[in-house]
Amino acid sequence: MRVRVPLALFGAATLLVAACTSAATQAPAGGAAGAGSNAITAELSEWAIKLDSSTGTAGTVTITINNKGEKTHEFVVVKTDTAADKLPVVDDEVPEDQLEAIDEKEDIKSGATETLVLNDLKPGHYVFLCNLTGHYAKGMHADFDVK
Ligand SMILES: [Cu+2]
Repeated sequence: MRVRVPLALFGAATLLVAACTSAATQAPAGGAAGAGSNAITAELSEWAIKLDSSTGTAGTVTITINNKGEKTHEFVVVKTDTAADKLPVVDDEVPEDQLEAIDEKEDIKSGATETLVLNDLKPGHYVFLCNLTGHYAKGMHADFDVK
């Protein structure tokens, strides 16, 4: 018995070390392989914002914005825990000053392609929206998560 108890403890300790080692090596690998991307394509139309990926990787995220619609649109990025379709609306616009505004691209003409580079994007939930009068309420919004 004097021998078996320490052996059992040693065995358990080895298992714990193995479990910790495996968890530690998996975390960075998972982050690097990641579901997110640093290059996102957004398609604007009446009345939607379609993303090729709804998740990104923290850091610099470049968004290529194509306006496939017939009207001029804009592309606003806010950081918020609120779902894209649940933002407050005042006078047919989302009150950006009540939200954490990150960046935006205004006046994107029909057929135009613009590039918006978001530097040092932190992990969290973001909403992309067009905030021209009435456009958000008609459906021009998209959820975006940064891992
Ligand atoms: Cu719009």
